[in-house]
Amino acid sequence: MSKQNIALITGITGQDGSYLAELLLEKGYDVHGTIRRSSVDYRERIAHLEGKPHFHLHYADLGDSMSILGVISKVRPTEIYNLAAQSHVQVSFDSPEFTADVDAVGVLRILEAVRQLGLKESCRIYQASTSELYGKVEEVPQNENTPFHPYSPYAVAKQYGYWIVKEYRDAYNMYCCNGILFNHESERRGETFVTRKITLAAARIKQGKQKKLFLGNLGSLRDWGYAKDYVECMWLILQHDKPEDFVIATGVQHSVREFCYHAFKRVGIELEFQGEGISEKGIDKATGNVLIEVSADFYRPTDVVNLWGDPTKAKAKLGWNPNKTTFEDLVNLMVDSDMAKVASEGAAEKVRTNLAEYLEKGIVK
Ligand code: NAP
Ligand code: G4F
Repeated sequence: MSKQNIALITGITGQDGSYLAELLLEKGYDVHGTIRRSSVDYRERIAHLEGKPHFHLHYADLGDSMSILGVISKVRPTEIYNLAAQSHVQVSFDSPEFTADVDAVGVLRILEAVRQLGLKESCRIYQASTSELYGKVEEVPQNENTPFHPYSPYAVAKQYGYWIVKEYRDAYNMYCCNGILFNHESERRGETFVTRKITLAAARIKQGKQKKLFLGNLGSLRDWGYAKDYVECMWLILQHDKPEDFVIATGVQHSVREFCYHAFKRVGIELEFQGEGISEKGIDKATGNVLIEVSADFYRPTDVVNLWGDPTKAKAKLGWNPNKTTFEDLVNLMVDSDMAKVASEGAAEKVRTNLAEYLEKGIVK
């Protein structure tokens, strides 16, 4: 009988963690995830997995070495996917120390726990590195040999994570790898990242529940892929015959402005952009209404504006297809999902309104 694969996913409640858990369960893994205690329910993305026989959750925090050591010692994973992070670049300017502790030292805590527990021969480790490492980019497109120039507290912390993984690989012969992932989005993307902010706003504006969308730098360029395709690549990286680092990207670049154009087009609104910089506006061509404005609140002290990945190595060595989901498909599936979500929010509001009325009339006790 072949040995049971046991995966430990940190950050399982996040966008990528939830998709990866689904993928590994389908592949027959025993899936363990770490969660943090919170005063509100934050397990929406994995609620459908709870109660499944091969799905287990444990409390742990990347800022707390004892909890990390405890969970790894208990689970004895054959693969660890370290996806946990303070992952919002703009927030890293407000909470730089927390970001450094979790996104930099947190990686060390995992590597050192595996080493000290004597699991280095039996456990492979994936680290969620990022295209933000290229930061103030020194070449386009970016590949595994492009120099790094991190340009935010988040990227600086992630750069430590990247190098400590390489160090443990060389110093202790551990199987640990960096996936240098470019932006990847989905219906489950956090609502404050630019793509989701746009698709939600397009849906709300279309349904008359929002008047305007305020954004920062519309000219920023990103290589956006679909999170579901990217978690497949995380798994492939750990199945490779030797530990290596890989750039994961689509090889196609678009601006925030173009993302807006396509998202609004999907809901039947054609946008025209007029003006420049802080004065730029996105106008509904049919009505002349201003739907998008630029606000300095969403500018960053230093912004990364030209990310464009070269996935040649992942294609050649892992057989991964970077273009399974096109940019237009991605925008459309996010918008369609948000159109349904916003419509059902309306229904929920109506139920609440009815309930208030029924309570008042004494119909419901
Ligand atoms: P996400 O949705 O923000 O999820 C982050 C996860 O980390 C959540 O489960 C969160 O838990 C957890 N977490 C945060 N602080 C923690 C702590 N102190 N201890 C334990 N867990 C903690 O991020 P994502 O988009 O899925 O990204 C996954 C990883 O890939 C992150 O490391 C991110 O930096 C990296 N990355 C993402 C992209 C992208 O485009 N999505 C690209 C490159 C790299 P709570 O639910 O409790 O907050
Ligand atoms: O959607 P974003 O916040 O993503 P960002 O900063 O690229 O970071 C994401 O991708 C990284 C991979 O490259 C991950 F490592 C990281 O964890 C995260 O998942 O912003 C994208 C661009 C930026 O240039 C930002 O300045 O969009 C620009 N932008 C313009 N207006 C905005 C807004 N970003 C946000 N979040 N909100 C705005 O209103």
